[in-house]
Amino acid sequence: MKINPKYTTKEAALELYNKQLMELMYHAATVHREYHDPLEVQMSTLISIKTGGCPEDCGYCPQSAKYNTDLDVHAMMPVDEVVGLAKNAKESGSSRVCMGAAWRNVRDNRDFDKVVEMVQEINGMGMEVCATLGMLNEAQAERLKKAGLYAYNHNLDSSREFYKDIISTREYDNRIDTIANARNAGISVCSGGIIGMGESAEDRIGMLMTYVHMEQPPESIPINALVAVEGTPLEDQKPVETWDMVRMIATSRIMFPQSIIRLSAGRTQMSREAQAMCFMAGASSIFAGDKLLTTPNPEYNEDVELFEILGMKPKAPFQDGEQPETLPDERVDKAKADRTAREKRLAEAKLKKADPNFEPRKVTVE
Ligand code: SAM
Ligand code: DTB
Ligand code: SF4
Repeated sequence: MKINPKYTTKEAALELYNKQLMELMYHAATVHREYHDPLEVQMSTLISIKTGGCPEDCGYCPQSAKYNTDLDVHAMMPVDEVVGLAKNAKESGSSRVCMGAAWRNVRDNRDFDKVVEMVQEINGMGMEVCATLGMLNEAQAERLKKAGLYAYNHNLDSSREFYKDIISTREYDNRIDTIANARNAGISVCSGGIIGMGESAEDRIGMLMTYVHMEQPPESIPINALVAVEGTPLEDQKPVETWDMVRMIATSRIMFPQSIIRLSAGRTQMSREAQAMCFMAGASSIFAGDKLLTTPNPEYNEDVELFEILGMKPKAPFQDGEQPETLPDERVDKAKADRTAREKRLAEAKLKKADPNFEPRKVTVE
């Protein structure tokens, strides 16, 4: 994954960001065509496998337990339910599923075993599997890789300087370490940010510069427009201007010519024309389905119509990298064997109850 050698200083990148908009878009559209089929869009479906109650204080996030948002909090979803949603996503044209959990960090417990099983199952369906579970250590990253995880999403969100104004419960360097753990385990990296939180153009470029200075930039860079949710500290932020979204996408496209640039949260506030400008400026992916993690996203039919108008089509999976192998996982295998044994015992008990000669065991209470 290469970076554009012309924009490796903050000054050069900022000058690019501030270029006349029409020139910037034309430049980005040209770079886009050199490295990508401009008619193909990678469609990724988000599944919130564990929602709300997060101990972190990210100022933009409706899932933080610190804020009073009107949210349907739910514990870890069962594996079969998530697999069912992934099947629907595949039938609707998505090539990638991204499973999100409102965790500060991954813990080595039964919920993580379930995530590993979900990864195995969805990779087995021939889809790219991505997860966004918070901080991750090396061993956890390796376990996910063995299960068949294709990508890990962990956003820097903004510049190092602005980060402190929106999150106090963890450090910018914690984020960088997690990204390195995913990368070192051989997992492709998805990392980007949010605009519209009150940050400056320098902050937007500051975030991109952090990616420039990584040994390898992210394979996928999501650009989210803030969804200002009532009850969060950023509830009163004004909606992001289309022009800012186009600038940020175009600049990312030119600086990271080979990466996937994803037009992410905020599409419900954008017209079809505004979204078309983002595709023109080099966006090559969207989140599909009528829900992001907890907030709305355009309906399936609206996206189908937009793709028809623009002559665009969904991209097939594994065009940019090989499908990972799924290897057995001891803890998942044990959990599955326990489940089968429990189901067998329950079925036997049910049969016994149906037997007319069955006499329930007498229990004496002393
Ligand atoms: N807890 C994990 C984490 O923070 O990495 C994973 C889930 S978290 C919701 C994933 C990303 O969603 C955040 O890094 C942020 O970029 C994005 N996000 C959250 N709330 C948002 C909002 N209101 N508007 C736009 N993006 C948002
Ligand atoms: C990303 O950059 N954006 C997605 C995904 N990665 C996990 C999440 C957007 C969340 C928007 C707010 C919500 O729906 O809760
Ligand atoms: Fe928690 Fe992630 Fe939301 Fe931050 S962005 S509060 S870590 S779910």
